[in-house]
Amino acid sequence: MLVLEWKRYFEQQKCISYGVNSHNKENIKELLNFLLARVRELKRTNDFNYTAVIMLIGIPNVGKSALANSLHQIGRISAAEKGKLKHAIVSPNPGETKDISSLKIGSHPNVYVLDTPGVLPPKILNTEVYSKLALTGSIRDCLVGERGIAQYFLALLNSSDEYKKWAKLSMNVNDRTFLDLEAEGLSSCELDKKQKRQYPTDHTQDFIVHDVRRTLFETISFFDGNVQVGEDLSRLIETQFTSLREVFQVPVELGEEAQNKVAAKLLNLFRTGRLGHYTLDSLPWHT
Ligand SMILES: Nc1nc2c(ncn2[C@@H]2O[C@H](COP(=O)(O)OP(=O)(O)O)[C@@H](O)[C@H]2O)c(=O)[nH]1
Ligand SMILES: [Mg+2]
Repeated sequence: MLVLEWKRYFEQQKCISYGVNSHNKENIKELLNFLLARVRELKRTNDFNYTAVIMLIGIPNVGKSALANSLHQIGRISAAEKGKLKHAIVSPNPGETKDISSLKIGSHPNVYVLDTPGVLPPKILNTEVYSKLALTGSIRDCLVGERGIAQYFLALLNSSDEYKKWAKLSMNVNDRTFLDLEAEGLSSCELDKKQKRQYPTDHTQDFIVHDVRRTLFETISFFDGNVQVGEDLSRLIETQFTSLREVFQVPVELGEEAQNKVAAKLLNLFRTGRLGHYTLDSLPWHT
C-alpha cells in the first residue's frame, strides 16, 4: 500500500512517522503514549510540575481537529477533567476552525494540544496542486468548480488500477439476475418487490454506487484510445460524464447544469470512500 511506502519514505528521511485514524482508539492510544513519553524525555526531570504544549499544524481539512478531540478524549487526565471535556469543531468543509484552542491530553506533567486553523500558501500557481487540494476538500469547491474537480478525479481514476477491482460487476449482470430469477421461480416484478423489502429506501445509494462502479469500469475497459494522451483522456472523461448522467438519472434537459450535478454526485461518492482510495502524490523519485 502506498501509505506504507510513504511511511517508509519518512523513516528514511529520519522523520518520526505515525499513520493515525482518529476514529481508531488503538491508533490514538499509541500516538498518545508516544507524545507523553517524548514530553517527559525532553524535560528529563522527576518534577512533573510543568506544562508542555504540542501544536497541530497542517493544511485545511486534514483532520487536525478530529485528532485533537480524540487525543483529548482518550488522554490521561483526571476524572474531574473528563467530566468537562471540550470539543473542537470537526467538519468536512475547510476553514471551520477559526481560532487556536487548547485541549488537555495529559496530567503530571500537564500536556496540551493546540488545535489551529489550517494554513496554505497565500498563492498557489500550479493548477494540479489546486485540483488536488480541492479534491481532498482543503480548499472550497467553488475555487476550482465541481466539474473541474470531478474531471481531475476521473483523470486520476482512468490512469489508476483501482477500477480493475470492479470487473466482476460487469459480467452481464442482467443475465445473471434473469437466471437467478428463473431458479427462484420469480417474475421480475416479484424480484423488484423482494429487493425493495431486503433493501429499504436508504440503501438506494448502494445500487447507484454499484452502477457507477460498473459504468466507470466499462467506459475505461472499452475505450479505444490511449489514456496517456491528453486529447484521448479528455474524450474518455466526456463519455464518462454522459454515461454517469444516466446512472445518476440527471435529466438531460438541464443542459450545462446537468454536468455540474453529475460532478457533485460523483465527488460525493469519492469523498465518502465509495470509489476506492487514492494517493494523490507519488513518492519522490530518489527512493
Ligand atoms: N476517515 C477519517 N476521517 C477523518 C479523520 N480525521 C478527520 N476526518 C474527517 O475529515 C474531515 C476534516 O476533519 P477536521 O478535523 O475538521 O480537519 P481540520 O480542518 O484539519 O481540523 C471531517 O469530515 C472529519 O470527520 C480520520 O482519521 N479518518
Ligand atoms: Mg479544524
